[in-house]
Amino acid sequence: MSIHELLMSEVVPALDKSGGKVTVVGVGQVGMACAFSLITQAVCSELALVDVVADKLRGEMLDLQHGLTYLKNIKIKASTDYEVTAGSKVCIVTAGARQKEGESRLCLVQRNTDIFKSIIPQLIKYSPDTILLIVSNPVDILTYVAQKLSGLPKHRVFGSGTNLDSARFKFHLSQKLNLAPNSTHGWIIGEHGDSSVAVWSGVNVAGVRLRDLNPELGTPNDPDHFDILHKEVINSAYEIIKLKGYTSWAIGLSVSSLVGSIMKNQRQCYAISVNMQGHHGVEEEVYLSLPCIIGENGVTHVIKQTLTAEEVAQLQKSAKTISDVQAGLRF
Ligand code: 6V0
Repeated sequence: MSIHELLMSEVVPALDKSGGKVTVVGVGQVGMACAFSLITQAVCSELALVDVVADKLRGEMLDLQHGLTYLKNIKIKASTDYEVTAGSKVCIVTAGARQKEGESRLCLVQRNTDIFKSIIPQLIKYSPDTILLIVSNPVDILTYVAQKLSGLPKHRVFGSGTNLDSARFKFHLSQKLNLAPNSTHGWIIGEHGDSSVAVWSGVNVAGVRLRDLNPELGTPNDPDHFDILHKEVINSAYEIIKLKGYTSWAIGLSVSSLVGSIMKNQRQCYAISVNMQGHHGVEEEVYLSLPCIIGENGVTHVIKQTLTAEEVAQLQKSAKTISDVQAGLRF
Protein backbone atom coordinates (compact mmCIF):
# COMPACT_ATOMS: atom_id res chain seq x y z
CA MET A 1 0.00 0.00 0.00
CA SER A 2 1.18 3.53 -0.73
CA ILE A 3 1.51 6.12 2.04
CA HIS A 4 -1.58 7.76 0.57
CA GLU A 5 -3.60 4.55 1.01
CA LEU A 6 -2.20 3.97 4.50
CA LEU A 7 -3.11 7.53 5.51
CA MET A 8 -6.66 7.74 4.19
CA SER A 9 -9.47 5.57 2.86
CA GLU A 10 -11.38 6.84 -0.14
CA VAL A 11 -15.10 7.55 0.15
CA VAL A 12 -15.40 8.94 -3.37
CA PRO A 13 -12.68 10.09 -5.81
CA ALA A 14 -11.69 13.75 -5.36
CA LEU A 15 -12.78 16.19 -8.06
CA ASP A 16 -9.89 17.74 -9.91
CA LYS A 17 -12.00 20.53 -11.41
CA SER A 18 -14.09 23.32 -9.94
CA GLY A 19 -16.36 25.92 -11.46
CA GLY A 20 -14.05 28.68 -10.35
CA LYS A 21 -11.28 28.68 -12.92
CA VAL A 22 -9.64 31.85 -14.21
CA THR A 23 -6.89 32.17 -16.82
CA VAL A 24 -4.34 34.97 -17.05
CA VAL A 25 -2.50 35.25 -20.38
CA GLY A 26 0.77 37.18 -20.07
CA VAL A 27 2.79 36.89 -16.87
CA GLY A 28 4.43 40.29 -17.10
CA GLN A 29 4.02 43.01 -14.49
CA VAL A 30 0.29 43.41 -15.09
CA GLY A 31 -0.54 39.72 -15.42
CA MET A 32 1.26 38.87 -12.19
CA ALA A 33 -0.35 41.77 -10.30
CA CYS A 34 -3.73 40.40 -11.48
CA ALA A 35 -2.76 36.85 -10.48
CA PHE A 36 -1.55 37.99 -7.06
CA SER A 37 -4.74 39.95 -6.35
CA LEU A 38 -6.91 37.05 -7.55
CA ILE A 39 -5.28 34.50 -5.25
CA THR A 40 -4.83 36.71 -2.19
CA GLN A 41 -8.49 37.73 -2.39
CA ALA A 42 -9.57 34.10 -3.13
CA VAL A 43 -11.53 35.26 -6.17
CA CYS A 44 -10.91 31.97 -8.03
CA SER A 45 -10.36 28.37 -6.98
CA GLU A 46 -8.16 27.50 -9.99
CA LEU A 47 -5.70 29.76 -11.78
CA ALA A 48 -4.08 28.99 -15.13
CA LEU A 49 -1.15 31.09 -16.35
CA VAL A 50 0.00 31.25 -19.98
CA ASP A 51 2.92 33.04 -21.60
CA VAL A 52 5.37 32.45 -24.43
CA VAL A 53 8.43 32.64 -22.15
CA ALA A 54 8.48 29.17 -20.58
CA ASP A 55 11.13 29.77 -17.88
CA LYS A 56 9.59 32.95 -16.55
CA LEU A 57 6.18 31.28 -16.60
CA ARG A 58 7.37 28.32 -14.53
CA GLY A 59 9.27 30.61 -12.15
CA GLU A 60 6.17 32.74 -11.52
CA MET A 61 3.99 29.64 -11.02
CA LEU A 62 6.39 28.12 -8.46
CA ASP A 63 6.75 31.41 -6.60
CA LEU A 64 2.96 31.78 -6.25
CA GLN A 65 2.49 28.10 -5.31
CA HIS A 66 5.02 28.43 -2.47
CA GLY A 67 2.85 31.11 -0.88
CA LEU A 68 -0.29 28.96 -0.77
CA THR A 69 0.35 27.92 2.82
CA TYR A 70 -0.81 31.42 3.76
CA LEU A 71 -3.81 31.49 1.41
CA LYS A 72 -6.78 29.38 0.34
CA ASN A 73 -5.92 26.13 -1.44
CA ILE A 74 -6.06 27.48 -4.99
CA LYS A 75 -4.87 25.19 -7.77
CA ILE A 76 -2.25 27.07 -9.79
CA LYS A 77 -1.02 25.72 -13.12
CA ALA A 78 1.05 27.24 -15.90
CA SER A 79 1.96 26.24 -19.44
CA THR A 80 2.80 27.63 -22.84
CA ASP A 81 0.14 25.19 -24.12
CA TYR A 82 -3.41 26.56 -23.98
CA GLU A 83 -4.75 23.17 -22.93
CA VAL A 84 -3.97 24.30 -19.36
CA THR A 85 -6.74 26.93 -19.69
CA ALA A 86 -9.54 24.44 -20.47
CA GLY A 87 -12.84 25.19 -18.74
CA SER A 88 -12.04 28.75 -17.63
CA LYS A 89 -14.98 30.86 -16.55
CA VAL A 90 -12.98 34.04 -17.21
CA CYS A 91 -9.90 34.57 -19.38
CA ILE A 92 -7.92 37.75 -18.70
CA VAL A 93 -5.57 38.88 -21.46
CA THR A 94 -2.64 41.03 -20.36
CA ALA A 95 -0.15 39.83 -22.98
CA GLY A 96 1.61 42.16 -25.32
CA ALA A 97 3.85 45.13 -25.63
CA ARG A 98 3.49 47.91 -23.11
CA GLN A 99 3.94 51.67 -23.61
CA LYS A 100 7.49 52.96 -23.67
CA GLU A 101 8.24 56.25 -21.92
CA GLY A 102 6.25 59.00 -23.66
CA GLU A 103 4.46 56.56 -26.02
CA SER A 104 0.65 56.73 -26.26
CA ARG A 105 -1.52 53.62 -25.89
CA LEU A 106 -2.75 53.93 -29.47
CA CYS A 107 0.82 53.40 -30.79
CA LEU A 108 0.74 49.80 -29.55
CA VAL A 109 -2.26 48.82 -31.61
CA GLN A 110 -0.99 46.79 -34.58
CA ARG A 111 1.73 45.03 -32.54
CA ASN A 112 -0.77 43.84 -29.96
CA THR A 113 -3.44 42.99 -32.55
CA ASP A 114 -0.95 40.56 -34.14
CA ILE A 115 -0.27 39.00 -30.74
CA PHE A 116 -4.03 38.61 -30.14
CA LYS A 117 -4.36 36.53 -33.33
CA SER A 118 -2.28 33.83 -31.65
CA ILE A 119 -4.08 34.06 -28.29
CA ILE A 120 -7.83 34.55 -28.67
CA PRO A 121 -8.68 31.54 -30.91
CA GLN A 122 -6.71 29.27 -28.55
CA LEU A 123 -8.64 30.51 -25.51
CA ILE A 124 -11.97 29.93 -27.26
CA LYS A 125 -10.89 26.46 -28.40
CA TYR A 126 -10.48 25.32 -24.78
CA SER A 127 -13.16 27.48 -23.09
CA PRO A 128 -15.88 28.13 -25.69
CA ASP A 129 -18.27 29.67 -23.12
CA THR A 130 -15.74 31.85 -21.36
CA ILE A 131 -15.91 35.56 -20.59
CA LEU A 132 -12.96 37.47 -22.09
CA LEU A 133 -11.60 40.36 -20.05
CA ILE A 134 -9.09 42.39 -22.04
CA VAL A 135 -6.44 44.44 -20.27
CA SER A 136 -3.66 44.85 -22.89
CA ASN A 137 -3.43 48.30 -24.45
CA PRO A 138 -4.89 50.06 -26.28
CA VAL A 139 -7.59 48.27 -24.35
CA ASP A 140 -10.64 49.68 -26.16
CA ILE A 141 -9.48 48.71 -29.64
CA LEU A 142 -8.11 45.35 -28.49
CA THR A 143 -11.48 44.54 -26.90
CA TYR A 144 -13.06 45.13 -30.32
CA VAL A 145 -10.36 42.93 -31.92
CA ALA A 146 -10.91 40.20 -29.29
CA GLN A 147 -14.68 40.20 -29.86
CA LYS A 148 -14.17 39.81 -33.61
CA LEU A 149 -11.51 37.08 -33.26
CA SER A 150 -13.51 35.15 -30.65
CA GLY A 151 -16.99 35.30 -32.17
CA LEU A 152 -18.35 35.47 -28.60
CA PRO A 153 -21.57 37.44 -27.99
CA LYS A 154 -20.92 41.05 -27.02
CA HIS A 155 -21.94 40.61 -23.37
CA ARG A 156 -19.11 38.06 -22.90
CA VAL A 157 -16.24 40.29 -24.11
CA PHE A 158 -15.27 43.47 -22.32
CA GLY A 159 -12.21 45.53 -21.49
CA SER A 160 -10.97 46.84 -18.15
CA GLY A 161 -11.41 50.26 -19.79
CA THR A 162 -11.70 53.25 -17.48
CA ASN A 163 -12.25 51.21 -14.33
CA LEU A 164 -8.67 52.04 -13.38
CA ASP A 165 -9.07 55.70 -14.45
CA SER A 166 -12.20 55.94 -12.25
CA ALA A 167 -10.26 54.49 -9.30
CA ARG A 168 -7.50 57.03 -9.87
CA PHE A 169 -10.10 59.81 -10.10
CA LYS A 170 -11.76 58.74 -6.86
CA PHE A 171 -8.36 58.62 -5.16
CA HIS A 172 -7.50 62.18 -6.23
CA LEU A 173 -10.98 63.46 -5.26
CA SER A 174 -10.71 61.74 -1.90
CA GLN A 175 -7.34 63.35 -1.17
CA LYS A 176 -8.70 66.80 -1.99
CA LEU A 177 -11.78 66.24 0.19
CA ASN A 178 -10.02 64.22 2.92
CA LEU A 179 -12.27 61.16 2.99
CA ALA A 180 -11.98 57.56 1.84
CA PRO A 181 -11.74 56.87 -1.93
CA ASN A 182 -14.71 54.47 -1.79
CA SER A 183 -16.89 57.16 -0.17
CA THR A 184 -16.17 59.49 -3.10
CA HIS A 185 -18.27 58.95 -6.22
CA GLY A 186 -17.05 59.95 -9.63
CA TRP A 187 -16.84 58.28 -13.02
CA ILE A 188 -14.37 58.49 -15.85
CA ILE A 189 -15.90 57.11 -19.05
CA GLY A 190 -14.99 56.87 -22.73
CA GLU A 191 -11.46 56.04 -23.88
CA HIS A 192 -8.94 54.51 -21.49
CA GLY A 193 -6.44 57.08 -22.60
CA ASP A 194 -5.87 60.66 -23.47
CA SER A 195 -9.47 61.46 -24.51
CA SER A 196 -11.26 60.04 -21.44
CA VAL A 197 -14.29 61.95 -20.14
CA ALA A 198 -14.68 62.98 -16.49
CA VAL A 199 -18.39 63.07 -15.64
CA TRP A 200 -18.20 66.18 -13.45
CA SER A 201 -21.98 66.52 -13.51
CA GLY A 202 -22.26 63.35 -11.40
CA VAL A 203 -19.40 63.77 -8.92
CA ASN A 204 -20.92 63.48 -5.46
CA VAL A 205 -20.37 62.61 -1.82
CA ALA A 206 -23.35 61.00 -0.07
CA GLY A 207 -25.60 62.17 -2.92
CA VAL A 208 -24.49 65.83 -2.62
CA ARG A 209 -23.45 66.86 -6.15
CA LEU A 210 -20.33 69.02 -6.04
CA ARG A 211 -21.56 70.85 -9.19
CA ASP A 212 -24.57 72.07 -7.18
CA LEU A 213 -22.11 73.61 -4.72
CA ASN A 214 -19.74 74.92 -7.40
CA PRO A 215 -21.29 75.24 -10.90
CA GLU A 216 -17.79 75.68 -12.42
CA LEU A 217 -16.56 72.34 -11.01
CA GLY A 218 -14.12 70.69 -13.39
CA THR A 219 -14.07 73.60 -15.86
CA PRO A 220 -10.99 75.76 -16.53
CA ASN A 221 -12.74 78.57 -14.56
CA ASP A 222 -13.12 76.43 -11.43
CA PRO A 223 -11.79 78.49 -8.46
CA ASP A 224 -11.16 75.23 -6.56
CA HIS A 225 -9.10 73.81 -9.49
CA PHE A 226 -10.77 70.38 -9.48
CA ASP A 227 -10.09 70.27 -13.24
CA ILE A 228 -6.47 69.41 -12.44
CA LEU A 229 -7.63 66.07 -10.99
CA HIS A 230 -8.75 64.76 -14.39
CA LYS A 231 -5.45 65.88 -15.92
CA GLU A 232 -3.66 63.95 -13.16
CA VAL A 233 -5.70 60.84 -14.07
CA ILE A 234 -4.70 61.15 -17.73
CA ASN A 235 -1.06 61.69 -16.80
CA SER A 236 -1.00 58.86 -14.22
CA ALA A 237 0.22 56.11 -16.55
CA TYR A 238 2.83 58.37 -18.15
CA GLU A 239 4.07 59.50 -14.73
CA ILE A 240 4.22 56.00 -13.19
CA ILE A 241 5.91 54.53 -16.28
CA LYS A 242 8.49 57.31 -16.12
CA LEU A 243 9.06 56.64 -12.42
CA LYS A 244 9.01 52.81 -12.23
CA GLY A 245 8.81 51.58 -15.82
CA TYR A 246 5.30 50.08 -15.77
CA THR A 247 2.03 50.22 -13.84
CA SER A 248 0.82 47.13 -12.00
CA TRP A 249 -0.73 47.15 -8.51
CA ALA A 250 -3.81 49.29 -9.13
CA ILE A 251 -4.69 47.55 -12.41
CA GLY A 252 -4.24 44.16 -10.69
CA LEU A 253 -6.62 45.13 -7.89
CA SER A 254 -9.16 46.62 -10.28
CA VAL A 255 -9.17 43.50 -12.48
CA SER A 256 -9.53 41.24 -9.46
CA SER A 257 -12.56 43.24 -8.34
CA LEU A 258 -14.16 42.93 -11.81
CA VAL A 259 -13.55 39.17 -11.90
CA GLY A 260 -15.01 38.82 -8.40
CA SER A 261 -18.26 40.33 -9.63
CA ILE A 262 -18.43 37.64 -12.32
CA MET A 263 -17.40 34.65 -10.21
CA LYS A 264 -19.89 35.41 -7.44
CA ASN A 265 -22.60 37.03 -9.59
CA GLN A 266 -22.21 40.20 -7.53
CA ARG A 267 -23.89 42.51 -10.08
CA GLN A 268 -21.56 45.36 -9.19
CA CYS A 269 -21.31 48.44 -11.38
CA TYR A 270 -17.99 49.29 -13.04
CA ALA A 271 -16.79 51.57 -15.84
CA ILE A 272 -15.72 48.99 -18.43
CA SER A 273 -15.14 48.97 -22.14
CA VAL A 274 -18.22 47.66 -23.99
CA ASN A 275 -19.77 47.91 -27.45
CA MET A 276 -20.78 51.57 -27.56
CA GLN A 277 -22.91 51.48 -30.70
CA GLY A 278 -26.33 52.99 -29.98
CA HIS A 279 -25.35 54.52 -26.65
CA HIS A 280 -25.20 58.33 -26.30
CA GLY A 281 -25.72 58.74 -30.05
CA VAL A 282 -22.54 56.84 -31.02
CA GLU A 283 -23.01 55.25 -34.45
CA GLU A 284 -19.64 53.52 -34.88
CA GLU A 285 -18.96 49.96 -33.67
CA VAL A 286 -16.35 50.87 -31.09
CA TYR A 287 -15.63 49.80 -27.53
CA LEU A 288 -15.55 52.57 -24.95
CA SER A 289 -16.24 52.63 -21.24
CA LEU A 290 -19.62 53.20 -19.66
CA PRO A 291 -20.87 52.18 -16.21
CA CYS A 292 -22.10 48.57 -16.54
CA ILE A 293 -23.49 45.87 -14.30
CA ILE A 294 -21.41 42.68 -14.32
CA GLY A 295 -22.62 39.27 -13.20
CA GLU A 296 -21.99 35.60 -13.87
CA ASN A 297 -23.08 35.84 -17.52
CA GLY A 298 -21.00 38.94 -18.23
CA VAL A 299 -22.24 42.46 -18.89
CA THR A 300 -26.00 42.44 -18.31
CA HIS A 301 -26.85 46.16 -18.28
CA VAL A 302 -25.39 49.52 -19.29
CA ILE A 303 -26.36 52.40 -17.00
CA LYS A 304 -28.00 55.31 -18.83
CA GLN A 305 -25.98 58.11 -17.25
CA THR A 306 -27.32 61.64 -17.46
CA LEU A 307 -24.56 63.45 -19.35
CA THR A 308 -24.19 67.07 -20.39
CA ALA A 309 -24.14 67.94 -24.11
CA GLU A 310 -20.40 68.59 -23.78
CA GLU A 311 -19.75 65.16 -22.25
CA VAL A 312 -21.75 63.46 -25.04
CA ALA A 313 -19.81 65.43 -27.66
CA GLN A 314 -16.51 64.29 -26.09
CA LEU A 315 -17.63 60.65 -26.20
CA GLN A 316 -18.67 60.94 -29.84
CA LYS A 317 -15.29 62.50 -30.69
CA SER A 318 -13.42 59.61 -28.99
CA ALA A 319 -15.62 57.12 -30.88
CA LYS A 320 -14.66 58.74 -34.18
CA THR A 321 -10.92 58.69 -33.32
CA ILE A 322 -11.05 55.01 -32.30
CA SER A 323 -13.12 54.04 -35.33
CA ASP A 324 -10.54 55.69 -37.63
CA VAL A 325 -7.72 53.69 -35.99
CA GLN A 326 -9.76 50.46 -36.25
CA ALA A 327 -10.33 51.04 -39.97
CA GLY A 328 -6.55 50.84 -40.54
CA LEU A 329 -6.07 47.58 -38.61
CA ARG A 330 -5.01 44.37 -40.30
CA PHE A 331 -6.42 41.26 -38.63
P1 6V0 B 1 5.17 43.10 -19.72
O1 6V0 B 1 5.71 43.11 -18.31
O2 6V0 B 1 6.10 43.34 -20.85
O3 6V0 B 1 4.43 41.69 -19.92
C1 6V0 B 1 3.87 41.29 -21.13
C2 6V0 B 1 3.88 39.78 -21.12
O4 6V0 B 1 3.20 39.33 -22.31
C3 6V0 B 1 5.29 39.18 -21.16
O5 6V0 B 1 5.47 38.25 -20.11
C4 6V0 B 1 5.36 38.52 -22.53
O6 6V0 B 1 6.20 37.36 -22.55
C5 6V0 B 1 3.90 38.17 -22.75
N1 6V0 B 1 3.57 37.91 -24.15
C6 6V0 B 1 4.01 38.54 -25.26
N2 6V0 B 1 3.51 37.95 -26.36
C7 6V0 B 1 2.73 36.93 -25.94
C8 6V0 B 1 1.94 35.95 -26.58
N3 6V0 B 1 1.85 35.92 -27.92
N4 6V0 B 1 1.30 35.04 -25.85
C9 6V0 B 1 1.38 35.05 -24.48
N5 6V0 B 1 2.11 35.95 -23.82
C10 6V0 B 1 2.78 36.87 -24.52
O7 6V0 B 1 4.00 44.17 -19.87
P2 6V0 B 1 2.98 44.63 -18.72
O8 6V0 B 1 2.55 43.44 -17.97
O9 6V0 B 1 3.55 45.80 -18.01
O10 6V0 B 1 1.76 45.18 -19.60
C11 6V0 B 1 0.95 44.28 -20.32
C12 6V0 B 1 -0.12 45.05 -21.09
O11 6V0 B 1 -1.06 45.61 -20.19
C13 6V0 B 1 0.43 46.21 -21.93
O12 6V0 B 1 -0.24 46.24 -23.18
C14 6V0 B 1 0.08 47.41 -21.09
O13 6V0 B 1 0.00 48.60 -21.84
C15 6V0 B 1 -1.28 46.98 -20.55
N6 6V0 B 1 -1.79 47.73 -19.41
C16 6V0 B 1 -3.11 47.96 -19.37
C17 6V0 B 1 -3.69 48.66 -18.33
C18 6V0 B 1 -5.16 48.94 -18.34
O14 6V0 B 1 -5.68 49.71 -17.49
N7 6V0 B 1 -5.92 48.36 -19.25
C19 6V0 B 1 -2.89 49.11 -17.25
C20 6V0 B 1 -1.57 48.83 -17.26
C21 6V0 B 1 -0.91 48.18 -18.38
